[in-house]
Order: sequence, then C-alpha cells, then structure tokens
Amino acid sequence: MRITVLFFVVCILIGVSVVADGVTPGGLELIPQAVTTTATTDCDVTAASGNIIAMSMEERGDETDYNGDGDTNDRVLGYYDVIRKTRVNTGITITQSVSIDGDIIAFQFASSLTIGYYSISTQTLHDTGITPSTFGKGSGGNTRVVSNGRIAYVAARLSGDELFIYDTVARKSTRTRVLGSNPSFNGDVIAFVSPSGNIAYYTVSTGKTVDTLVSGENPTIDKNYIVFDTTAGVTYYDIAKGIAVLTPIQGGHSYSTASISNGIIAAVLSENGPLGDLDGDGDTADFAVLVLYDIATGRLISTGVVACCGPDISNGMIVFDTYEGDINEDLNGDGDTGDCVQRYVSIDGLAYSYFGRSI
Ligand SMILES: [Ca+2]
Ligand SMILES: [Ca+2]
Ligand SMILES: [Ca+2]
Ligand SMILES: [Ca+2]
Repeated sequence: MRITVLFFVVCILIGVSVVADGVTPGGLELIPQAVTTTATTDCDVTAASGNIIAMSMEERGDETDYNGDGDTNDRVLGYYDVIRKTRVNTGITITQSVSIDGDIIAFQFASSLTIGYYSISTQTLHDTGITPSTFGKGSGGNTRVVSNGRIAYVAARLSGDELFIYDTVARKSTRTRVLGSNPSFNGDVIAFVSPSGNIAYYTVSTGKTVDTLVSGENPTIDKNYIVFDTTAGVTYYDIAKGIAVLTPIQGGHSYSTASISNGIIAAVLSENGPLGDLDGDGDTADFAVLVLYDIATGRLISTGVVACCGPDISNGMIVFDTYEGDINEDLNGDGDTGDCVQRYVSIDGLAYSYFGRSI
C-alpha cells in the first residue's frame, strides 16, 4: 500500500514538473486520416508488424463466409499488406486474438483452442498442440506475444498460471517457472502481471524476474518501456531507470489498452476526460479518439481519428478498430453502419514538425 501511494506521489510530482515546463498537455495536434482494410474484427484484437496487419476477421460483421463452411458465424485469420493494399484470407478458423512479429502470426484454433502459428513467407500452418489457459490479451487488448519466432503463453500448473515460451524453430516449449498472467514479449523480455497484481518482467536469457512494485493491468513491452493501465490512467515503466510515470492519457475507456513502439504510446481516449474535444469537431460527444504520446518530448498528439478499440502500434503503423455508428459511415461497404472495422494510420517517415495543426 505504501508503495502504491509513493508511486502516485512520484507521478504527481512528475506531472507538476512537466506542466511547469509547458510541454504537455497543451499541444494536441492532428495527423493524417485512417485507411480501412475493409474487414471487420468486431472491436477485437488486431496486431501489426512491418507492413503487415494480422487480424481475426469476423464473418458476421462482413456477412461473408470466409472459411467456406456455409455459415457466417466464424472468425478467420487474415492479414493485410499496407504497401500492396492486398488482404489475404488464410481460411483458418480461429478465436479473437492474434499476434504477429516478422513472419509469424500466432493465434488459437477455434475448434481445439490449441495455439497455432502461420508463416507468411511460406504460407504454412503449424498446430503446437498446446492448450493455454489464456492466450493474447483477450477482448479489447492489443497483443504482443510473438517475438523473434518465440511465443509467450500462460498454462495452468498446480501452483497457478505459469509463463511458458514456445520456440517455432525448435518446435518445443520451455517452462519459466514464473507465475503470472497477461504476457507481452519483446526481444529477450516478457512483461506480465504478477500473482499479486503488479507489473513485472522476466528476462529469458538470464532467467531473472523483476517486480516493478507498481499495480497495473494489460502490459505491453517494447525495448526499454512497459506501458500498462492503472486506475489513474496509462502509465509507463522505464526499465533502465526503474521508475513508473503516469502519462496525460487519462480517462480512457474499458475496451481499450495502450500500446508502445519506439517510445511512442498509442491509446484510445474518451472525450469525457479532462482534455475534452479530441477530434476537432467542436464537441465532446465522440466516443473515443486515437491519441499518441511521445515519451521523449512529452507531446500528446491527437490523430483526430475516432476509434473504439485497440490500438496496436508497430514502428510507424497504428492499427485499431472504428465502430461505423460512431462516425456514421459504412466503412466496409456492406450497406450498414453497425460494424467495427479494422483501420490503420501510418506515421512512418513523417517528421514531428508535420503534425502542425493544433486543436
Ligand atoms: Ca455489417
Ligand atoms: Ca463460415
Ligand atoms: Ca469531438
Ligand atoms: Ca458496414
């Protein structure tokens, strides 16, 4: 308890110093509009790597039988190339959660609930035969459980849920003997939630676990930073410095978790919060808007794009869902405005000076 109080005192002190410097949160700015992939994911998990977006396509929303079994009740693995503007339907029936890193997309088969993975370059499929107790981050989260051909997952043991690592090259699993949940894998490190509810991280090569002593949920790790939710708002942990910092991204909503890549945090923020109008249309009635926070500069940037869930950021690409009804547009072209449609914004190659329009 004392540690939690100390954490928020530290956050408040940091917040005061940032405002005194005039860095944030006064400079909300807009970046280019989103592009749709024309597939619905029903406000669920999507993930990006390089130029590829992996998604769990929802047949019901698109009114399309993607796996050819005669109904429209399934979720099917697809991926979208943002350079070629092409979408591939693998025909593989999966659950809601996907994760991608490089050539490998990991998922759960809908029938067996075992973990499977798909190689984009060889278009081959493998069933690990492993049934995890949970996989990915579940509804509304972003996923980052694949890293360099390894997949982090949680399986039940007598002592509780334990972290495991599956190697897609050796095709075998390794126990970590670390209890935890909600893993996120990047490079050599897995961030997770400890049994006591703290954000922690495990370094694979050394077998060492560090408890940050900060209570939180839904961690996502990228290099030196772990971003996660606390009751106060989106927070990041700086591994090198060993400190947690509360960002100005506060007042989000329960369907969204934050993501991070190269020191840029992406999150979905409600206009109900202290920053008010985020898409520049003059009202505070929009459900939620995609925002970016740059840790290095302390700048908070609004994309101006209405989103409902996600997002996942990977280098210069941010993927998320937009509910058609929130913007009154038929994004997937099926004649209704009742779908959650996968979209993305690319900020790759854009200098920060480009984001010049204040709202
Ligand atoms: Ca529809
Ligand atoms: Ca079907
Ligand atoms: Ca607005
Ligand atoms: Ca529609």
